Amino acid sequence: MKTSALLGAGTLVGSNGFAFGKSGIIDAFTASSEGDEFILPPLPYGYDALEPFIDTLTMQIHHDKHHAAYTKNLNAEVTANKLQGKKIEELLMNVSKYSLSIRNNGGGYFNHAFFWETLAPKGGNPKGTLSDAINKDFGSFQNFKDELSKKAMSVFVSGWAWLIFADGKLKTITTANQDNPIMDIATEKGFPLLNLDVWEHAYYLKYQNKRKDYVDAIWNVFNWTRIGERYLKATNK
Ligand code: MN3
Repeated sequence: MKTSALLGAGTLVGSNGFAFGKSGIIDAFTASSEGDEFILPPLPYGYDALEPFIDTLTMQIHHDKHHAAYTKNLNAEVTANKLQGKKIEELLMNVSKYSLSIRNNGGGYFNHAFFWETLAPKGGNPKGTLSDAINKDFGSFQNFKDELSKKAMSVFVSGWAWLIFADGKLKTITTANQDNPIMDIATEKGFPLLNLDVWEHAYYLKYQNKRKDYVDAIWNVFNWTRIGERYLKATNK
């Protein structure tokens, strides 16, 4: 079954019909530009900007080592398989056609670029239509917070919790390893709005085995402006 397609003037359409638009989801760094290499997007803020909730050393290692490694390994695999010139979303929406390395490293590349933009020093609260949708689909912001936190705690070993827009409403889901909801192999697909990295490398230096403390703390630094913009894109408003 054909689950995704490139339509119109380069508009990316996901597996349940939602359009990502020409620019993709992670606006600034979506294309394999720069000589057909995916580039490691710089953090949109300083390494220490999310203190005290996420510590400086964790951000340095997470971005400069982990995300850099996914980027390097993705580029090597893209070159080896002559896949240059495709957007990262395009690779992931058709990931069943490619190697496990594209799934793991392409997923890692996308998920982290998306994660840095999901966070911001002054997170604030959901606003406008997104706030209304959260209240409608979860009952209240607190219910949503409890549900997503519970999902984040339920991820076994390594993976992600997500807020997605699918089938006309908001949903929380989890994915294992570096999988994500735009992949054609995903059991729950949708337009990603927010992601939460629960790999130990995201929190171990500061929180050790206390994932719960990390999950509680990260609510202080979600970038609700950015997440709200993604919601408008997902709903084409
Ligand atoms: Mn990570």
